[in-house]
Amino acid sequence: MSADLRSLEQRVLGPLDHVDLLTVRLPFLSPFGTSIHTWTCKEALLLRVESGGVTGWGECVADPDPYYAYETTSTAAHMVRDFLLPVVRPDVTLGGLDAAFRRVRGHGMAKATIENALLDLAAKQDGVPLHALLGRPRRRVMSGISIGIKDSVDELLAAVDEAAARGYHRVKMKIMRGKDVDWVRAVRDHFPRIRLMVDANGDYALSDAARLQELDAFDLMMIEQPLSYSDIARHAELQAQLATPLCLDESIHGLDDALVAIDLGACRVINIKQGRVGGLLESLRIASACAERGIDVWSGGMDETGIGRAVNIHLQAHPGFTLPGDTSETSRYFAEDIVDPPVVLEDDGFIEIPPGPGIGVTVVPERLARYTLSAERLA
Ligand code: OSB
Ligand code: MG
Repeated sequence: MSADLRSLEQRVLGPLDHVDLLTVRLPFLSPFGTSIHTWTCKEALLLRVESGGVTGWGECVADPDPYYAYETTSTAAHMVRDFLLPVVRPDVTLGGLDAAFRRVRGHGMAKATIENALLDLAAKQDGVPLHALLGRPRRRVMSGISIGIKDSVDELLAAVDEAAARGYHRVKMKIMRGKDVDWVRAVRDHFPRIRLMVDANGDYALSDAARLQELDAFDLMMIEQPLSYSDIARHAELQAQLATPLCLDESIHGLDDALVAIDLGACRVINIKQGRVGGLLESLRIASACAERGIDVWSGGMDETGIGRAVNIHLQAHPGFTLPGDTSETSRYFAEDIVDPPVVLEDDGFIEIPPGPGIGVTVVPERLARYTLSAERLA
């Protein structure tokens, strides 16, 4: 284990004066669809922790529904309230918290919510940006965009055109049965040179291998999660039949899953969503393990508000993040976000890590109030 992680694990958290759990709902500018479900808004749990006048924020990446993962905002609130927050004691270290959280099976998104808030608080207490607390110097972060399932090929082409014009470093398009080879071909014909990849969110079976082999013709960076959300082994069989690299998203819940997937040859790329793997420390472990093994890594996204989006950006200071991720501008999702400043692409498509202590973005109280559905004081 690297030295920076060890010192993080030894950090004592200290007492919390208040802990609040909020639910917010922000409308999307346009609906976002995967092969499984279409979302029209971002509904998220936020955790606010306060200590000595310093405030830390954590956003839970779970949706109110189980159409990406089994965790929901309700299950996460239950885990935070009844099992996870009770082990956050004033004298506990981050490593001790990690160990206590491991007794709770699964529920990584709930765990990450607390860990994110405590790390934001710790970084602010130290007066350093989150990436520095995580032991990594600043660097600019690559951008990428995830384009949802569209009703028509023309709509898809218009969305890709907009993304390419904006300067995103790569474009990901969602695919599903019935909206795959012809749709990818249309995009590739119109945009022969963009860095392009696809994400199936588990819509295929190994028996679809011949169909997926047709995608080898389009110079895709990778195919993300073609098979079931819970599968690793069959992805290895599929990878052996494809030239295009496979990337796992849903199937990877932590370092152990990542190592199994790599050892089996189930993927050549891993999408790290810090929430899905239980937080930033586990994300750093996976990124380091992948770097040692020559496996490319990128940061996924869950259409987060500016809180979670900032966390994903800080995490990508780790050099194991070798590829552009699903890190897009705020204006692609929301007319108004709850934080300032928004994420904006620079002229060359890169994203600046927000400077300043902690996550580097500030929650704007009137906007937070406008989008808050409920709030509960936990401590
Ligand atoms: O599979 O990566 C996914 C959004 C919601 C659920 C699953 C996924 C996504 C995205 C959007 O692709 C990523 C983003 O823009 O934040
Ligand atoms: Mg995905």
